[in-house]
Amino acid sequence: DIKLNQLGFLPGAAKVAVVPDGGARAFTVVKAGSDAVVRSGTLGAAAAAQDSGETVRLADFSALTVPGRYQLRVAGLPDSLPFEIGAAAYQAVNAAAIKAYYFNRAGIALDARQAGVYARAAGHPDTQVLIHESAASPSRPAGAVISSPKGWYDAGDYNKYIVNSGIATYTLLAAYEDFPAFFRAQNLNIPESGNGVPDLLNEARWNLDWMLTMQDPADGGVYHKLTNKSFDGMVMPAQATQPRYVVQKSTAAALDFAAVMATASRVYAPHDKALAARMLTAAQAAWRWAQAHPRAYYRQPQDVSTGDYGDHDVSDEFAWAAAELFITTGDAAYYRAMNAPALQATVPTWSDVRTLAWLSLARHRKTLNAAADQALIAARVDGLAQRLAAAWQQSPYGITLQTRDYVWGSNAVVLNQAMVLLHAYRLNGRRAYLDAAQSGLDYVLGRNAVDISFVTGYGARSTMHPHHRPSEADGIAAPVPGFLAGGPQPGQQDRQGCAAPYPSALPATSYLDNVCSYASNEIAINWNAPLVYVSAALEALTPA
Ligand code: 9MR
Repeated sequence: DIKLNQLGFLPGAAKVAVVPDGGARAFTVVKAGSDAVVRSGTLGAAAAAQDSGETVRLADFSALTVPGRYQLRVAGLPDSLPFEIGAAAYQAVNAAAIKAYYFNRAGIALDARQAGVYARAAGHPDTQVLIHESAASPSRPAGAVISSPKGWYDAGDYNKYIVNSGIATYTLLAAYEDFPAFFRAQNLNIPESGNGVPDLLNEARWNLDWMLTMQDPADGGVYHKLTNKSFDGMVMPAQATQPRYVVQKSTAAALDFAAVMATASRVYAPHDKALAARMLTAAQAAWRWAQAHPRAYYRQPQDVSTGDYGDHDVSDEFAWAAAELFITTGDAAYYRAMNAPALQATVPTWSDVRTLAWLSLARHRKTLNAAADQALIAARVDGLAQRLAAAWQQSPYGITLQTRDYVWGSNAVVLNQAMVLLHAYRLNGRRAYLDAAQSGLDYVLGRNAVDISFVTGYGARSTMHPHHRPSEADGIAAPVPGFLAGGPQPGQQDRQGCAAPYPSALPATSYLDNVCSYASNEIAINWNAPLVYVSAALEALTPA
């Protein structure tokens, strides 16, 4: 099949489809469901896509800018799925990607007025959470009870993890810092809508409120996670009633917490001064705890088997927290703590957050004080973007993903790559960066080797059976909308427990749209966040 972004394109965007190589050398674009040709063009050179074992050609129809509904046509192949060209191409998917966080809220009933058919009872109040022995302290011994309500479920499971909340919540706040006008105009129909605060910030607040409760007021340390001892069955939240624990304070948790609270402090300041002050104090206390405990790596206790988010290199977390504290306070000591000259740029993931420092510094470059090395900041962001753009130019699919990028959550890798490219585009306006970023959104919305939109509810052929407990247990055929599936990766760690076989072992086609597949088809808050960023950024930045 011809593979393309099933939602479509903004009028001024790069528009590219992937065509399996056959006899044809030309393509046309027709008005959907008709033979009315609006554009014709020549296919690019045939190239071997090793990650999927295909030979493909690219069809570039960027020159078509007239809004409408179209299909791509190549002799000998079925017409492509229909797609739109229009100025609001990504408005709805962006709103849905944020609303997915609302659907994953802990501790609140989802009312039909906001949740429609996905209304459900509250689960996991988390007002009676036990201190696990790994987290015991003089003022909070093992078995003591704390209250730690709200927050988002991490993923398809019902636990709440500080490390992953770090990058996820930050990325949403970063999207707001970069594109405030876009988000101020948005109404998500969540319980807080209409309160005068942009809904993206209303939604992020639900998780920030929880994160604040994860700090021990006695010492500033932050618990790594709030969890059951073992994963729940595939039941609705209200049916999952195992005891809940906070587990071990970790350096990574303290630093991710510090970075997010420092960021949130400046983002919420115009709306709530007292909250902003509280967040900054919390960030600084967590920073001090991390200084005093620089190697408190997370070690999963024997009686706990839920997500790990373990990380034995926290140099990147130190740098990121330092950068956010520098931006918020202007204190040059934090910039020095970043050790900027030694800090490289890499594509962000939950375990490698160094580049979030560079992206935030680049965003705030006009107001940073003289301590910051402006040339270095620009060089790091642009240097990474150049490498990504080079991979994009070489790629048979015209994407930034390379073989090594097909890891657990590969769909978020491609979107985080796009996010980096968009930051570089904001710095220097190189059009190639915008076009390469577009290919990342195209990829998750259908221009991929399995020919599927990985966003639930969006696209004519999209993920139907994510590893997401509410989607499985709610008795509704369609999954909860707006969630990004993890995506293809050859690890297939779930193969044992899946009765259904994976269709392929190749990196780009190792994807199973089955609820059993937690390794390729789970959803997660850190994966949705760059979808929010990139879809908003393309709307905001693409020239008309
Ligand atoms: O995203 C995480 C991935 O990088 C790891 O390889 C994987 C295995 O440890 O875990 C992923 O995170 C999961 C977390 O541990 C628990 N909640 C669901 C997350 C997404 O699958």
